[in-house]
Amino acid sequence: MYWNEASECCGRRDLEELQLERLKALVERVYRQVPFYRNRLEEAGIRPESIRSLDDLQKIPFTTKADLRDNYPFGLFAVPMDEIIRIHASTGTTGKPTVVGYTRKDIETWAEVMARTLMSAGAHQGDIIQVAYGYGLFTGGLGAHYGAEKIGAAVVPVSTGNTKRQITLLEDFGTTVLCSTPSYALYLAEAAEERGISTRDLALRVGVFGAEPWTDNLRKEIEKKLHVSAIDIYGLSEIIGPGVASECEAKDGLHIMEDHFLPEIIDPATGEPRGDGTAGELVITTLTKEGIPLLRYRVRDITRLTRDACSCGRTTARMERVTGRSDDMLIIRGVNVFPSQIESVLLEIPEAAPHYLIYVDREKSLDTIEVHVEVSEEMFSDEVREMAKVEKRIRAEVESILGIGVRIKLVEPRSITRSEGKAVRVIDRRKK
Ligand code: DLL
Repeated sequence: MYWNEASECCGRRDLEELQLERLKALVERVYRQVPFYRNRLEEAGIRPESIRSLDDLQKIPFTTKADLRDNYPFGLFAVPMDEIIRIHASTGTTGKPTVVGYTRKDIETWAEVMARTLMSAGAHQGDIIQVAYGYGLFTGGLGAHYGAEKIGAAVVPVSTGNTKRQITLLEDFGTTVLCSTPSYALYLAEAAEERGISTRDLALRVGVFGAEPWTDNLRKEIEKKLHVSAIDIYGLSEIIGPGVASECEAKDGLHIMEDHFLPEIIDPATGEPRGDGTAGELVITTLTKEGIPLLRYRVRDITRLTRDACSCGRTTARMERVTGRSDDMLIIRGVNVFPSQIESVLLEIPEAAPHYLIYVDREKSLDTIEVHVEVSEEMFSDEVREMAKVEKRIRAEVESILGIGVRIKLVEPRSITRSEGKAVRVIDRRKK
């Protein structure tokens, strides 16, 4: 089922025409209204009239997170402050948060793209949608909330945390759709089990999960434990929040809301464009945003695009599930390591629980990696010899995927801290 069939299933020619028209208007708007962009475009010798085709996009310089930081808090806003009706922010690992502002139209666009997201996940009017993403400066809670209201579902705005209450609501309200991070969904499943509640008896049907990288193996695990169809949704505060792209029931890539967000893939090192099917860094231009429109924003997430037809009938470009950010990538003794590679190995090993923490250290100028892996309850009560065998097996598997030596430490069930929002998977103790 589509929320907006005309936009989601639009022919490519018509879509590109619309994108070009919107791109021209956008460049004109930021040139006139944002001094930062006027300078950037002038330095690159671009005037609004220079944009005549979608290919001309390549001439426009990139915008980065550093540009947002340098113009903190409102310097990149393209409308007077009295047209801004909402402010969100995301806290990065360094310094000041990244701040974004929404006009009334932006909030409507956001509800529209989130309505599409929820419908493509399989939600509809009549559903009871429990929003366990954080409400607040984080965009997850309110983004899902507005989309759920738009499709006419009943929203339960519980926000994150208070796991006991979450489970009570799942049971008593007969929640049919859960929106949360995948790591929290897994935690909820475990916590329900501990309380002797059979997740099979819940009315839950669909999980709308995102905000952090997760693997297909974790999807299978959550689907098994929570008895839902788990859908991956993607977005980031700078672009709009959740609602940039989402899977459909075919679960074969995330459909990008291309009439609002124009995607490109580039080589992260050189900035050169990469064609469909080749992995690289995602770059997005916000075609319709008013509050803080961004030209060629370097998202830092690694993915690849396809424009092949999808069995669901949507015609928009799809992005492959994001397995990590280019800045999450660990370089261990010269080898690139993504936490998701480790996750996919661990989830193939029955004795390992899907909870892990990666410690990175530097010992005598050599980088080392130690993965703490929780073992399942049954396994833990077994003999030491058995544990040593499992540890060895995990090490061999992880090493064969990464191509470098690692240490594995099996830890007690439930000893790794569970997260209610985005999971912390890596603790890097190297002095930078
Ligand atoms: O996480 C928005 C969001 C909320 C998306 C709820 C989906 C669901 P930020 O806090 O700005 O916004 O973080 C954005 O999170 O650049 C990715 O690195 C990561 N991310 C978001 N969704 C996914 C996903 C929200 N499905 C950053 N898979 C992004 C992998 C994701 N990474």
